[in-house]
Amino acid sequence: AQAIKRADYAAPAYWIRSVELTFDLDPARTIVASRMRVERNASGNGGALRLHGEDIEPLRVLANGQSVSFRVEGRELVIDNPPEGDFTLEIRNTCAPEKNTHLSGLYTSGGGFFTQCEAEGFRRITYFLDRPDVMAVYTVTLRANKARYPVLLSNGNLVEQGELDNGRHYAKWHDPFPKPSYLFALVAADLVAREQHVRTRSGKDHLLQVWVRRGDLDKTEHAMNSLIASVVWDEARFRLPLDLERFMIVAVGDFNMGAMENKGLNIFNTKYVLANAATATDSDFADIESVVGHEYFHNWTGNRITCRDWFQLSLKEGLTVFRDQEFSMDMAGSASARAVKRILDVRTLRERQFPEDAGTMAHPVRPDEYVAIDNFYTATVYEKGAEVVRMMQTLVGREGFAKGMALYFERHDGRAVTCDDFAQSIADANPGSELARTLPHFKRWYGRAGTPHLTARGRYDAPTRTYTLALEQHTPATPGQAEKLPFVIPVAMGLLTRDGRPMALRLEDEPADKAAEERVLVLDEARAFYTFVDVDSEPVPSLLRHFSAPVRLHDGLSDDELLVLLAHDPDPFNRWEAGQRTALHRLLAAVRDGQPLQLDAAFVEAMRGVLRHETLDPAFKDLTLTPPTETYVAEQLDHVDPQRIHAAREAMVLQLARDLRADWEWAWETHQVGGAYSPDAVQAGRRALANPALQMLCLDATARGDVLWQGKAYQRFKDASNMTDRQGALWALLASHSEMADPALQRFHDQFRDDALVIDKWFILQAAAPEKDGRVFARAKALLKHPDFTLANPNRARSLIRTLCGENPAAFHRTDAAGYVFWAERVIELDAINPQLASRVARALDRWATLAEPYRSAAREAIARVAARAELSDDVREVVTRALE
Ligand code: BAL
Ligand code: ZN
Repeated sequence: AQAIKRADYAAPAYWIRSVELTFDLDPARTIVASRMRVERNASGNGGALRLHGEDIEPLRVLANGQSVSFRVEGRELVIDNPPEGDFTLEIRNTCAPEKNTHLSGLYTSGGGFFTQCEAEGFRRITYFLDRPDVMAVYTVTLRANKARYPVLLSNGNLVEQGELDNGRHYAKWHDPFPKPSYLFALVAADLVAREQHVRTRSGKDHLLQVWVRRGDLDKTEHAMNSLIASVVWDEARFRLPLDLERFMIVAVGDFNMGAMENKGLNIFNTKYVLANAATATDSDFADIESVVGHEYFHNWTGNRITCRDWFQLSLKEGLTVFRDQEFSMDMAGSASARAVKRILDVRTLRERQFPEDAGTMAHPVRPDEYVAIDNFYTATVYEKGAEVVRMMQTLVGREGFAKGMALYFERHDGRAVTCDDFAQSIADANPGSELARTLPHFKRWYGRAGTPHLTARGRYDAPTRTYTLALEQHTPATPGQAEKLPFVIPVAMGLLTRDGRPMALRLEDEPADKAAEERVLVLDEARAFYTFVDVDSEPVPSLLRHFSAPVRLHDGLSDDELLVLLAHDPDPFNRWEAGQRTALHRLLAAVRDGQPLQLDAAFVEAMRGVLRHETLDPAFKDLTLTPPTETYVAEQLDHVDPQRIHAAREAMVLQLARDLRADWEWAWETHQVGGAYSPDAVQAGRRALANPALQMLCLDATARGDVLWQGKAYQRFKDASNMTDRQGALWALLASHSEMADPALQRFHDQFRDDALVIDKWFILQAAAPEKDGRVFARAKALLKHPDFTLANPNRARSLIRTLCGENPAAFHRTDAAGYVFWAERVIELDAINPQLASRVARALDRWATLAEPYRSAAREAIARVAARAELSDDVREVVTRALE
């Protein structure tokens, strides 16, 4: 297929203003009747009407009630001579939901009908102008067998329902808000709902529903609570109220994405709805809160104001990720719980987006071209896009950002717009701000790929009591973008004395009342100098606090300086970062030398200081004591030997287990949680430290040939009253390669065999376990034949295949290339079933070019083998072609 280019955008020749859809739902052959009101675009040239359509069969086409000639040309239905003026177009077509394994369009899952239309699924349901700038009012009638599909849902409000002949029934829905086709949804299934009414500030009553399969109702309380919290938060923080009489969430077991924000009818992967203490972990609970929030927030940022074209995807995704991150932070409560959330978000960004930005699929937040738009639902569009919005908030302040959002809605509500429109609104609402001053340059964040390197060097001059900080930026070339102009980089910073006290910061030429302990420097050139005055002693700089820009910082700080920050930085993010960097220095040294890693006393004592600290949050301690992942270590190197990295990191963990044995025992004993389970930050934080402590104790004891802690872990595994502790104990057994891991896995499977989401965990744990002598890879391969394994269910396929290929480098990158053979076989198999899923798996080799030999050549060969196939989806073809360019 041809690449679609942003520069080629043109408004459509026709608009569709309203559409009435009638579905006669049948798994084998559903009949779709659509009646559209079509208008010529006054500024267009008219001509042929070309409607999108894919894997569907036309039965009849009428224009103004008369038959009209049409032809099907590739993936379009073309009407060469539509009537003059506005007209009514009626189309009947069929589709085959039960054969739709792509899970895009209308498909069946667990005996029900579900849809997924973003980005281009609607064209797999009926012929339409399936592009986000065509917004129509939808009226939808669903007809289906009542016994099999008692619940019939679509967007908006239920206006009519009743009985039909032959055991069938119908429901008619009307959505008053014009929307693009990607927000259309229907569900017909045997479901039950948890319901709740909420009253918004205007006094209006709204019905909230969470629909699930019978038997899952006891797992919906948290999703409902999260939805209520989202409604309250968006109104409080951004003055954005719920605009619908009814807001529905429906859970489905087969789903390509996490969830989908269809207007008034969100469809969710069960993974982000179903939770109770017995089956879901603390992080599952947190993910549910964040995804429920995310989809709900899309109702304004995405649905009320949508994207003009798919290149603008980050307009809604970056902004909505930013909003869900802020929501989760506000829900977390304490300053330290907020910091923990920020650290987790930055970790995700650096482990997923930074590699993407440096790899073969690198693209700007607003891409310039694509072959398969589904390939661009990426960490760059989402997570880096959210950082771009966060930088805007940093540059205009929290109040200023809220004003900017208000202006954005005032200007663009009900429209399909661009990232430029958003940035302009935030800047215009804040004249005189650093964003307004730098806007054209700031927008390079949208247009240019690659992660900037920010180099900082400080020079203290004792006689003048000044400290001069030189900041310099440089961005490596990315595919198709050799030249990089400077970005606008907000650098939040402070200076600490050598004994850890914050200093007052005043730049030369500033009045004395300007002094503050933290400030934001805005670097908008390749290089700039900042001179601070009244500096009594040589400071330790704390730069890029809160991770104020998505850059790689090189500040050249020594270990001693990092230890000052680790002990004293008032910014918890930089405190954590200092700990990570001290660990990273040691890991990189060991990997480069190829020598066994030996931890020094200074590092061990610093880690002990964190672990035993009297006031630090336990979850923060866990994050600080967890060394950087193998993926993150690999990202710092030009020649990556995954096995060496694995060996170094394993050695570091084992030594931390050994040298801090008494401290881990203390942590384990003092962080037990009694009473009823709650996923709140306080309880979850204690478990977040107790469970790794158990793992460390198991590791250390096992290394000494002592099985005591394995026994304790098995006991905990058996008796745990919640999934966080049960999984934590099972992980401790797996990670220490205990002989008790197998019986525990068997028991886990027996206990949860009927709970698909827990069985997904069972696959994940085995595929993610630390590799030892090739056993994890061998086990994963054998699991392909397990009766519970299937490629047809995305969650299950991801649990085993993406975990192994994407998240377990030491099991995947093998000197015998068996991991790459496994990868190629799975990509090819999956592509025949579900191209979107296949192309996600294909991305596991994005960074093949930085691998050392023999991995590099073997990885390239595997990619070439996939690329040589004649039959590949556009999705996979785009990924493997770019990988080889
Ligand atoms: N719009 C696709 C799913 C999501 O980002 O919410
Ligand atoms: Zn989204």
